[in-house]
Amino acid sequence: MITGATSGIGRATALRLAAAGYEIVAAGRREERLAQLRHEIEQAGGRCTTLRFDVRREEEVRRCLEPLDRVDLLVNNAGLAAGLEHIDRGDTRDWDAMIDTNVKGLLYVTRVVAPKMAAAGGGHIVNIGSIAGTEPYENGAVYCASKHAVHGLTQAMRADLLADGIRVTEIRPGMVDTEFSTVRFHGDRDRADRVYEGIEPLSGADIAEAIAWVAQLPARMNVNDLVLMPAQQAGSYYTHRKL
Ligand code: NDP
Ligand code: 8X3
Repeated sequence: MITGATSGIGRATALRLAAAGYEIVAAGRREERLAQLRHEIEQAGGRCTTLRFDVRREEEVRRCLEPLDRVDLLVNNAGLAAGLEHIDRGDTRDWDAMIDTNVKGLLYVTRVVAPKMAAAGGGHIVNIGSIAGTEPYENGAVYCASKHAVHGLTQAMRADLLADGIRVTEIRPGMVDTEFSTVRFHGDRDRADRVYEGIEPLSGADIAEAIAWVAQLPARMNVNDLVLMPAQQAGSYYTHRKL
């Protein structure tokens, strides 16, 4: 089960895991995109069901996820950055969207799925964090805070779910070329493109490859924390642009 499967990392992960033989449950809000993804997976001989819900709405999350019989792997990927602004000028609606999606949404989904895994004797939860989860940067306070929360939650979840046989992994990418920056800049694609100027960013498929790797390791083995960056990036503040 993958949240945020309509775009970017989540969509690439759904395709990659379907190709590896997983039966996919793909979630997101955009119905047409979900239908297209399902079609692509089925055309390639895979299996996919889709669930349309907003992770910020606990009732919706419960209604959609409670009926699932079994979830072996949950990829908590749905998330966003909204705005890039100093803390004294930020839009509080952007802050709410980030905290409600990146933190509370991940919690709502996990709260329904983790007991199913425990009842089945185990499972694997992969949280998509960010380098922003350990490296705060100017103008990104609330996004960074939300990903710091994901980083902290992941570590505590790992301890909480240890005795249930549930592995918990955090994947923490740097720059990945998805719709992320277009969403951050509220649809301004030119501004979004400038984020990656002179850099070959990672792709959603690159991150999907890492998720497929951690998910298919022997059951005795867990990757706790995996940080992935483009070769031209060394951290939030360090990029080598070839302009
Ligand atoms: P995209 O914008 O391409 O994809 C985001 C996905 O999240 C979409 O499928 C979107 O689906 C879903 N989503 C957003 N809000 C909600 C919501 N309220 N309810 C349900 N689904 C939602 O960005 P990415 O693929 O890059 O982002 C995926 C994750 O990766 C995020 O958690 C992001 O923070 C993280 N990340 C991204 C990096 C990057 O540079 N791109 C780097 C580090 C981490 P829909 O709109 O259909 O609901
Ligand atoms: C996305 C990467 O550096 O824009 O999490 O915060 S960054």
